Amino acid sequence: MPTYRTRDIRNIALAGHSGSGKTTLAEALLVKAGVKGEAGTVERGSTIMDHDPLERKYQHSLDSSVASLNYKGMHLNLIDTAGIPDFRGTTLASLTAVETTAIVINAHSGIEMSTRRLMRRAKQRRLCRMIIINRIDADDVDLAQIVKDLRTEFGPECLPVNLPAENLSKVRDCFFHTEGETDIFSLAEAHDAIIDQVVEVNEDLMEKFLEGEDLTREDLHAAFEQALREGHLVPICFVSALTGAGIEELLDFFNQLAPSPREGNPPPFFKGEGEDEVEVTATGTATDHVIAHVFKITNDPFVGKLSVFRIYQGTIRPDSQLLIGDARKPFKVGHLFKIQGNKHVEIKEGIPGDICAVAKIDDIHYDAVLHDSHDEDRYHLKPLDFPKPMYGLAVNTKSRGQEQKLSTALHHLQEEDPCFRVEHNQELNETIMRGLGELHMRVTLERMQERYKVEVTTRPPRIAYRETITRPAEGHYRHKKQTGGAGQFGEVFLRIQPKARGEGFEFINKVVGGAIPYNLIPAVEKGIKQIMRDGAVAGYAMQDLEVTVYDGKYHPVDSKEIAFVFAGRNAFLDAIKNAGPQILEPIVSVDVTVPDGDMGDITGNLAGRRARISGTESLRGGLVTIRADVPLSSLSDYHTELKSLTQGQGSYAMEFSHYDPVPSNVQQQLVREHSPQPNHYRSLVIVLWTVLSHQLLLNI
Ligand SMILES: Nc1nc2c(ncn2[C@@H]2O[C@H](COP(=O)(O)OP(=O)(O)OP(=O)(O)O)[C@@H](O)[C@H]2O)c(=O)[nH]1
Ligand SMILES: [Mg+2]
Repeated sequence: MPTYRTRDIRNIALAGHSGSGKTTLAEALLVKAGVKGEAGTVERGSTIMDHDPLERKYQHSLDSSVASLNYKGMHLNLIDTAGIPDFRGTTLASLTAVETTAIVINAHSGIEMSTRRLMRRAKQRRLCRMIIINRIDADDVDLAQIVKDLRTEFGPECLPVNLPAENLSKVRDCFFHTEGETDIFSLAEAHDAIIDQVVEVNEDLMEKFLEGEDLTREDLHAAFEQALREGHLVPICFVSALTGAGIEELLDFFNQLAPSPREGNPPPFFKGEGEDEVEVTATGTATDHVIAHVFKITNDPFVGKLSVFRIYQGTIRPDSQLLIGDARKPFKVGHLFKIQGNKHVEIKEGIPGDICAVAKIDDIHYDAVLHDSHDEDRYHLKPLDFPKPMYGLAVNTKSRGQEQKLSTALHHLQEEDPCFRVEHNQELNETIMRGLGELHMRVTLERMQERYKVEVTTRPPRIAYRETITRPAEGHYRHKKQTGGAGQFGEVFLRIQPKARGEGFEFINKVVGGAIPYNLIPAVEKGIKQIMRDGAVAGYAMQDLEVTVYDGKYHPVDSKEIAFVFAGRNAFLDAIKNAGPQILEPIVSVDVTVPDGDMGDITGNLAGRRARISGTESLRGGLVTIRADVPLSSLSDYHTELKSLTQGQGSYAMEFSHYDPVPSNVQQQLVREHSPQPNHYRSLVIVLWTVLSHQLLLNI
């Protein structure tokens, strides 16, 4: 039995811009609670959270890490997340496991790009949010200005719960206390401001407050939790992870005021899919069926695959039999763990609200819901909107015979990171790994070498162009073939029409009077979908159009499925010819951060890459971020060029934005590249025809 109950648990994710001090802060909290004697440092690679060899090498967190501590009756599960944008897949995944996201800000730099992104993400997910201003010990910080900036940017609900005092060596609570000396602001005024904000969520309390009655600690606590849940309050705490100022007070804040699993917003669970989907609420009760959500997978060299999950209801024990999603057969938990960085501590029971792990269960995947009754077979958590990995590299093993090793490594790495994808291009026999940026790929390649001992060669992959149409058109095809015995007959009339960008494909059947029998309509659709997949003009998948089949003819004896597949395909191709086919290219949004002296060179260079600059933003520390929409095809060598233009100081992150038409010269070139050479073409047609007639004959 754990020594704590659900109401004693606090689940907090530390998120924020890279270098804001999350890992150092987690270390300080763990040390303060006595988990270890002396604080390690990121530089020496001796922290609990940055335990991976590559994290030690890079001196940055590259994945989320979990550790827990006990403090004055509270059990705190901390998740330290990676601040570098390339690794934000695992950061976002961790946010599903907690009630509270603590956004850490470097007092020296103030609000940074990731601060904004994370504030927005946590709000969208209806998480309780708080802000921790770290590094208050650093020289040249203007803490009052940061609070003002936070309130301007994120709203007046951002209010300090404590204030730095005694020359930044301490912090003083201003929520429960009304007076005391501080380094910035007046404690009494800060107290009034936060109490005013909190009582607004409850009319009775507001009345009591206005009438000058004393508010009890319980009154204030309940209203505080409600204000957090409703996003009506974003408390601000001050700390220095390095000197220890504010660390104890932060633990007290978590203990007294951060929501327990019972007090946070209920997690967004749904049952069923599509139109049958209904929202369901996990009960948080220990005696109910188990519901747990897997938010993290790691492939540990010692314990094998480790699946980390958050329990929402029910109790998990080593002898529990758990089901994964809608699987029929359960697995036995065997060993149940609590995680402490890279250490795993075996436990006997996981209670609602807690974060635990199981090892060596191959079928568990990220986002799986674990449960112990078939009643919950179709439960799932509201999916996260992850950035689409666009940065690609085609990989091949350096030496023969390593293919299996490469495939295992890629499979494992894909399991661990929701923003890392592996694709196989059958046509080119190319394996492509995709991620969010150059650093993402570099670290992944190093991990492959370090953990799986696979060495690979890489090169840029093909760009994922798409095809579409620009105007409506009609198409017709009559497939008729007589070869001795029974023939082949199918005739299709259709019209096609462009759809708005991103709307995909729609197939509409408007055939009346059985002109094409109902059971053969799927064959027509199949033929059309073959072209949607393989492309009509340049070999790329088609998108954003609708096809309406409205007439046709069939023959009671000769109309087989294959005849209508063929007729559907060719009627579609016939229509595309007249519909202004167009090739689309992926456009990515890039944030390029460079020293402000380099801004002119960088925008000039981006313009040469067909970029559209959408904004610039000055950051503290003499940096500027340029935001632009750029065709992905023009960024293949960008990393190298950016480094050389900025003496190694520039960095960028990108995210898929949308598809746009390619310039006409590029379209012509892509079509040319796709068309086989004339004599190849002739032989290809002959081969295709022979194969096809063979197939048709066999089908008769
Ligand atoms: N002066 C001072 N330095 C700090 C403080 N907290 C962290 N640092 C330093 O800031 C640097 C970055 O700290 P980390 O803890 O690695 O930052 P992080 O937010 O985990 O960064 P990522 O893992 O890249 O997201 C390290 O050199 C720390 O020693 C602090 O309170 N004061
Ligand atoms: Mg870190």
